[in-house]
Amino acid sequence: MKRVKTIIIGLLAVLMTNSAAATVRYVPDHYSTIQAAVNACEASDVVVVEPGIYSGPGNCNITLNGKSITVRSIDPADPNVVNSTVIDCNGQGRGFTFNMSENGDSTVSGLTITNGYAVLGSGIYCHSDSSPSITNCVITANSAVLGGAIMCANSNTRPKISNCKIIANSAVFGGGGIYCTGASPEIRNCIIAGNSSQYGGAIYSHNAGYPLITNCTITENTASDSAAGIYCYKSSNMTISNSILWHDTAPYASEVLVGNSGADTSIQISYCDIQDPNTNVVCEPNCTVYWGEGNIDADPQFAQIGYLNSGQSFIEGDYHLVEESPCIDAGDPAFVSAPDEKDIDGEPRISGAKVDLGADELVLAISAEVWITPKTLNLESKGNWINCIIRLPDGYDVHDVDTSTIRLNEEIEPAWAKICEQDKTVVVKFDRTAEQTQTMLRAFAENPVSLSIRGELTDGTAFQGSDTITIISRGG
Ligand SMILES: [Ca+2]
Ligand SMILES: [Ca+2]
Repeated sequence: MKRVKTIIIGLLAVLMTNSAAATVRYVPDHYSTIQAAVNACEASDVVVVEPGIYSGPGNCNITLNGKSITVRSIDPADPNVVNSTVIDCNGQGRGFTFNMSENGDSTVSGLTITNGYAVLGSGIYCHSDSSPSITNCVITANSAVLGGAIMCANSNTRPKISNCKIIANSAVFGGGGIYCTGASPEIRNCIIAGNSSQYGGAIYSHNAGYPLITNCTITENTASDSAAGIYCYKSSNMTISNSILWHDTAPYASEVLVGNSGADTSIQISYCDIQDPNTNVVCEPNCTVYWGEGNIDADPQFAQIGYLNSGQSFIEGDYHLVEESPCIDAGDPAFVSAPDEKDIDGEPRISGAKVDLGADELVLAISAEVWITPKTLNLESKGNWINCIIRLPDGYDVHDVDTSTIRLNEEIEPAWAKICEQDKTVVVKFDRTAEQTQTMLRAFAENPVSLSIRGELTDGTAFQGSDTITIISRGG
């Protein structure tokens, strides 16, 4: 009898779990504003904001009201989607306010927040013990008095800010990017670039608090007085590792200032690339910089640096590391990535020998052998397929290939793919008759043409290879 009872309780639990399944609520399809969708949510629901520009009441000054829900774009991992799903505050208020003790289950993901204007935290303001997860967002061109992009206040406020781009925000007084007062945010895999303020162009922290900064690229921020990178002040205790502080400019302490007048003000710095620390890192009396292991001072070699255009607007650079960068594999050997943690591109956080410094992990593709047929492809013939055979180099298992990721010339998805056990190859067919394939083939002007194949293994490691064929038109 006891066993039957247990089974019945078990079945009931399953039924109840199913009846409480998350509801996905689309904006604007189901709800006219983001706030209206949030208001309708129950715990674990998801608000999906479709691409578009969202402004006005209900689409800014949004609050999740303490709910454990996710507000996200249709694909937070796709930068094009994030860039085209925009909360535009039009200079009136901020994007989100968290003030209802939200925890990490309250998530904002894959949105752009811009043109916010408030006294405090014009992109996002977290206070009163609120610790949401902010991931894959672009927070740009917001301005405030304190915390141009984000402000975090109060001792139990510990938001997790990860894989975000915090670009070209400004604050009149402190924290052009992020301002913390007594708060302890965790900031990981973020690019914080081109922000400006009087003090703490990228990040300002004071009144205690333990901000943790890991794998961030902090560059090209400015401060009109001091600490264009990080201002750690008055009892704040910060820890920064695996990060890059480069090309931040201020009249005093361009990268880091640990400032006085409070007890036990300190910063711990390890495995960071900091430009000219003897000049740019300043530690005032009664403060401490704990220099850990692994710090370097070498040009990180970004793919492209940012600049101010003729109208004095900041144009962001391309902060990917080139292959020669000293930041590659220069991170903490003891660093353990979080489950499913990605770099700023959505690539594996650790690749190669060790984790890289900054938001980007350079993930080199392994080189695969590729054979593509037909060798001569007649555009006017009735052939249906481009056939491809892929073989990984020794040491890799063909069963690890995620066939859904394979693309021809970066864009064409396979119509059919199969792992061939006998030959240890992947056999793939691409539909020649599809409009996208035809457009790609007809765009080639000269023969022979090189066709590339790229894909990923299940752990995210990319592989690539290419083969050459000749493309003709009938009689050509
Ligand atoms: Ca690496
Ligand atoms: Ca990367």
